[in-house]
Amino acid sequence: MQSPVAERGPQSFDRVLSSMCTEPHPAARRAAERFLTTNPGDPATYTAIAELEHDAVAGLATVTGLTDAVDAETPTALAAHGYVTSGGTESNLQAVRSARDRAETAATATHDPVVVAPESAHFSFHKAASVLGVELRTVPTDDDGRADVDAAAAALDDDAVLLVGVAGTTEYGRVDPIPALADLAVDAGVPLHVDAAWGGFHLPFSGHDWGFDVPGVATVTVDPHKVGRAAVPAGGLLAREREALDALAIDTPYLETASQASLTGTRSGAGVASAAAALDHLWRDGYRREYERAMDLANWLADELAGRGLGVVDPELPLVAFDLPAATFEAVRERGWRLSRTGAGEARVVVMPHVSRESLSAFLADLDDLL
Ligand code: 0PR
Repeated sequence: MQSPVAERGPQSFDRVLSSMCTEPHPAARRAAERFLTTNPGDPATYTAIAELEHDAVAGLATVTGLTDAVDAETPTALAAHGYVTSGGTESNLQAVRSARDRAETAATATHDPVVVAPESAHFSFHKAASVLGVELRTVPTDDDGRADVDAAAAALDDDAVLLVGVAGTTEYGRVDPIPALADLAVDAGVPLHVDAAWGGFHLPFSGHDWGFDVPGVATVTVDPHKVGRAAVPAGGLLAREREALDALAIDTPYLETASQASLTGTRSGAGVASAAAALDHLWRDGYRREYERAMDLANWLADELAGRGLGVVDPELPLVAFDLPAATFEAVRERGWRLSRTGAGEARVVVMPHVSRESLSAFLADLDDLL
């Protein structure tokens, strides 16, 4: 072995500008450590973490508007409407799987299930399509990077089992017109899945219509381990109808609980506990303050970049994509900045909780030096 683990530390977040991971909230970090050895996949044995998962799901239900959509339910009952996944990829895959399997039992069942999604959808939908044997039919986005509603309408045929909308795209932070997509989905008789893996903790404060408040939204992905400031891996999947979760349940004959809806068997209790702790500490004012801080910073950065003559995509959520000559991009990375590019080649800065005015000023100073 090259160097002992004890001599290595995780890398600092100082120069990380394109990641959707961040420094967990201190309470989330403590909770993760306390529950490291627990397995929420076996709730009858690990009862304390099972209870914390109920709290986390109830918290995520509030974030996504499900609490208002599902009448008079206690937090425990809400637990049947979701679970803490191991990230957005699992949530998206499970949403596709649930829709596929529920369509299979319908009178109008198709042998060639199709999922319709904007081309801006995260690559996890391509993984889901490959694993689940469904066709992913991607439709163009408009000039602003949002799902083209007419194109989505044209793509929905009798084989469609699910329509996907993205609320906070990975590349540009764009929010699709969720109410219009939901209308389409209702007309076509398919559920709408909203991928708010990254955007979900900003959207309650941004004025968008995106969650369960929108009729027709059937399932939502929202990840505590991104903007939610929980530890990795803590994703979230929520469903308006319990039946969407039931469709995922597999019998578990030798466990004390009868069935399991999660994709993985053993799961991270650290992720679950940290999600519950982060939600407990930050919902709602903490997340609102972070949205306002990050959005101000994104707008400031966009102005600074435009002031330097660079083409900037106007930020809708705290994510700034901007033109940067390829040679400068490489030189910036050589100075230690962890920056990535969109498919079209723009550099992207994701204003996560660890990204500060100081770090962005240092980044701009390096840019000035290089340009
Ligand atoms: N949906 C959306 C909208 C996403 O942005 C992502 C991940 C996912 C789903 C999948 O989530 P998981 O990665 O939790 O399964 N978006 C980031 C990306 O692909 C993930 C990421 C995070 C990448 C941290 C780099 C990084 O350092 O860019």
